[in-house]
Amino acid sequence: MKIKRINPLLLITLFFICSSFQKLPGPADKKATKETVSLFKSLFELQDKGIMYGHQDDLMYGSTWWYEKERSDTKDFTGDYPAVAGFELGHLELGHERSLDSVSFAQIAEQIKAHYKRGGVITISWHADNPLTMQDPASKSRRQGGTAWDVSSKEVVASILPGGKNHEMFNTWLERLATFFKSLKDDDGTPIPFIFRPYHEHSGSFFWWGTNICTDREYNDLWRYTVRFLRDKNDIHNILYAYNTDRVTSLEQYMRGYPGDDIIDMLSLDMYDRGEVFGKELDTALNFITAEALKRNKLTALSETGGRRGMTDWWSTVLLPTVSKYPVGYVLTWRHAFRPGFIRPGGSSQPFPEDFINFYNSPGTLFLKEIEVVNIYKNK
Ligand code: BMA
Repeated sequence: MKIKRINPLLLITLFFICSSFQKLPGPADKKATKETVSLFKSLFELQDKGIMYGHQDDLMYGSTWWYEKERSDTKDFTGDYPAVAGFELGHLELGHERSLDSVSFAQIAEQIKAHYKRGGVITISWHADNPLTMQDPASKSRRQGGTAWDVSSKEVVASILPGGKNHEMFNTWLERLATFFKSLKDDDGTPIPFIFRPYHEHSGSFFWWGTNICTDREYNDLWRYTVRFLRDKNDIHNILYAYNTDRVTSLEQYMRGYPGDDIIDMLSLDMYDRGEVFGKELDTALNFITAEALKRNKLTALSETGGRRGMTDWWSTVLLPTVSKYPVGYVLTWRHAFRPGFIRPGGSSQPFPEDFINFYNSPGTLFLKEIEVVNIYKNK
């Protein structure tokens, strides 16, 4: 039998690709599944290749349509899905069937699976209700009373930590999260890896876990308790955990609630454009956050952002030039809330401004087709 000769150059190249991949850092969870390790390494590598585009609830609805399988505003507009699909779990903790945005959790699970099969990245946020004030009937009369945005009490985090009066209730909430996470499986039973970004925008004080609403110690304990509950107690090993703040002006401010390298996989930032100074502020923040992330072998993302009101070329003249300067894994823009009958300013029915095409066409950005070929969940 004649044995096919393999080109030695090819072997050498393959060897270097494999060995360089092995040298890449991995997840904080030492028991992470192999697909999760692969996802981490792929994301780490992709940070140098380009910036992935992500969109919240892209697969669930747009402003004029509601849950049509395969549909996506990003695909409608560009012909391709976003590389990163964002999902939201607020109200899962209450045992509801639908989220605070009326999205069915069963359908979220379906779309997570669909995006995983396509080779896309999944990220999950959690606007959990306020476990303390939601029990107070008077909270119902207040705007945002009992919700994630209810910052009327500074005792909330302490009340759910061990020893707190809502600790058992909070365990039930985490148990519901764990059950949902365990249900996220491929057809062959492989747990689907995803990025989880709870207790987000910590540097702001507009959620019950915000910087002036709890102490740094409590915030840190809340994070560590949550990860230990999911990872160690429930043996869930398909999660990459994202630490996240709202706008910050210094690294010290950014790291104030940081739970630790043994818990966190990604250093992410949320920052919306509210005016002229945005470009410069974003530049400064990404500069120190990405440098710190690389130093700690962590992933990076601009996990929520959005354009300036009235600006038509924000994507190509503000966002892209700034994020392109740094190894930012992805940028994600927030949901297009379902508002049938709503006409956008200017009367356009398009889901994105024209300029989004320039962002899409840029060699610096990555949408699904570009990351599909890398096979981010395999062989790493
Ligand atoms: C917020 C808004 C809310 C929504 C929440 C969770 O920023 O879009 O309307 O309920 O995110 O998706």
